[in-house]
Amino acid sequence: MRTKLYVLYGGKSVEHEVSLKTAYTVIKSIDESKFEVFPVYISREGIWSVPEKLDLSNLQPDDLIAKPSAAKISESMGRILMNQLSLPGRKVVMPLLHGSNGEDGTVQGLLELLGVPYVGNNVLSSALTMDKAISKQLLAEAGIRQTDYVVFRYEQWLEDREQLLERAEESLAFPCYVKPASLGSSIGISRCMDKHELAAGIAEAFKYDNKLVLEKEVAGREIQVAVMGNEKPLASLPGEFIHEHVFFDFDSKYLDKQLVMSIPAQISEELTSQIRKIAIQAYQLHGCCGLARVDCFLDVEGRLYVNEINALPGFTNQSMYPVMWERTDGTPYSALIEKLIDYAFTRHAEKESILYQR
Ligand code: G1L
Repeated sequence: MRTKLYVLYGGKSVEHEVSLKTAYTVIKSIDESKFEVFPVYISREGIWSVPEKLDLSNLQPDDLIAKPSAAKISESMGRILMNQLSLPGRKVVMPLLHGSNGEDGTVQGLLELLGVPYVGNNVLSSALTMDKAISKQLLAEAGIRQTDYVVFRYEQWLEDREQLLERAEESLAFPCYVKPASLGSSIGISRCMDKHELAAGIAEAFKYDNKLVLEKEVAGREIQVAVMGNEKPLASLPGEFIHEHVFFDFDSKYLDKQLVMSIPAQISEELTSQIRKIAIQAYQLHGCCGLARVDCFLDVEGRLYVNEINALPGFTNQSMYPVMWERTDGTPYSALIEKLIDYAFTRHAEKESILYQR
């Protein structure tokens, strides 16, 4: 019997559209002789539903938007768990969900309770990587270089604005970044050039979280590494987005700046092996499993910093993560998905064997 692959997508986050597009490219590339695909759509309201019978060879992105199966979240979820996820046979879930309901470990917790294997990070690693403040504390404790930062909560801000602004100015200088601590997406983030902008950025960021992280800007390059695996993770060749000038057309004099992926990033062999090592270290530090993209900075003096661990990297067939693997060892997108599914089964089997030994 083919393995049943449940793809969860949509969700309550601002990345709803990205999730839909990702689900579409994943589903399109699945080998139907190995997998029977079941798309499960989560609406912006959090209602779960299954699209009507799909012709996968002729699938259009909009076909993935399903009509709500019930008015209540609990009812819609319960129905799908009963009618779909309890079908007999080998099954695995791929949660392609960003934001507060899927990246923070809540969906993973549900899947743990159900005892169903799922692709990607578990409850703990999802939650740890979601919280920038916690993640920075972990990195600091492990002695991994990162940019200077300041963390504070809304209550502290209300009590002593002036003191916090001064502390930030002293320890970070400008430009600096203000970010909501929970890394759901890029929303609520500002780059600030002075104290005035900083105060405005802080007010904006507090709309999205009651804990903030301020970061000093690292002047240099941003380099990323794709990491995959469970106990013995593998690191890809590093990649980098570079600004490239491209002509609109031959007649026009205008130039446009376009972001282009450069893989492998043009850095020395020594830096390449350093960054791959740091990426694996950061991955293991957060207890990651399945996959993560580790984003680093390389400053003008050649020092590497870890910026963030992204447990849910962009994952269309043209995203950095899959393309880094393709350029590293030739793994095509569809084979990458199969590898990640294998890691899900291995992790699940290991977990079961631990429980049964008691
Ligand atoms: F299932 C994987 F492989 F673990 C996985 C899950 C989610 C890979 C990548 C993602 N990424 C996303 O869900 C997204 C944030 C790009 C879409 Cl919303």
